[in-house]
Amino acid sequence: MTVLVEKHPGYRQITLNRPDRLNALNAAMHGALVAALAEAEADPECRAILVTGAGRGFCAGQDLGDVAVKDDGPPDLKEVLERYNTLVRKLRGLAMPVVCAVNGVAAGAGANLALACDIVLAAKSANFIQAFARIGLIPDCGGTWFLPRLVGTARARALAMLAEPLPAATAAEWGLIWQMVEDDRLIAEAQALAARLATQATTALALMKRALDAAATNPLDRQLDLERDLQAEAGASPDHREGVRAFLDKRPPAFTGRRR
Ligand code: LHQ
Repeated sequence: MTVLVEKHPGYRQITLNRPDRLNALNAAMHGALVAALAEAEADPECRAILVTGAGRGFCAGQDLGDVAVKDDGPPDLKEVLERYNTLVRKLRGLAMPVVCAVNGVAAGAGANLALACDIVLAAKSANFIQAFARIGLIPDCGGTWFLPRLVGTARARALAMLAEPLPAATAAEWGLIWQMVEDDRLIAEAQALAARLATQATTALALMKRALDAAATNPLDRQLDLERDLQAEAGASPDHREGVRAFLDKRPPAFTGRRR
């Protein structure tokens, strides 16, 4: 199985599972990952997802043994790239939060797969490598979009062009990720975070994802209109009513995640 799925109360843990290839993505693994995300989305009990990797790496990006480099002309990378685009669109569009626990090296599309998730934790020993330049490619899997927005253009350009490993501590310091965690605490912390998110107001979290992504390109005026419209949706959710009642009753809220 190239992808392992564990069901926990409220969330699913999806583990990339080709440890001997540092979880490099081949066509079968892409299919399994997208299917696991779709199954999680279809399960009403699932209100958060945790993505991590088996073994010493998180993901070494595209399996370079799985793409044909030909002597007589350029390889057809468009089809391969469509798979990555489907994956990134799926992660960003999921109506629930996605936590990523980067347990080791995250290289190429593996690094940008992590950045496509909502909250990224990384083990102290992990690092992020925009490895593309080393093989004559540009950052893909959303990399050229995520990097400048997360760390600014000066750092984005150097990360992309130099393709040097960025240690987890610097990634956290620069705001590329949410937090660095001691290696032996990573999975427990990531699971606690996913479990906690699974008890929150899921509709509001899903709408936040939409608002924050749109903010990257919207002028303020359009963003204000979008906030008004999405807030109306959040305000119509049972969890909004529950949150206000719980506040007034001075008790913790019992959110259900139901949209209506
Ligand atoms: C691998 C890989 C790998 C296969 C390690 N593939 N086997 C999109 C569209 C189309 C085409 C191309 O790409 C893309 C998007 C991309 O992701 S491009 C970027 C692809 N990724 C890379 O270029 C990274 C390649 N890997 C590395 O540079 C190193 O493995 C890193 C720095 C990640 C880790 O280095 P080490 O810790 O020294 O491990 P290692 O190199 O010894 O790797 C362990 C094994 O995993 C090794 O196999 P072996 O049989 O010798 O034990 C590697 O060959 C294999 N492996 N990455 N991407």
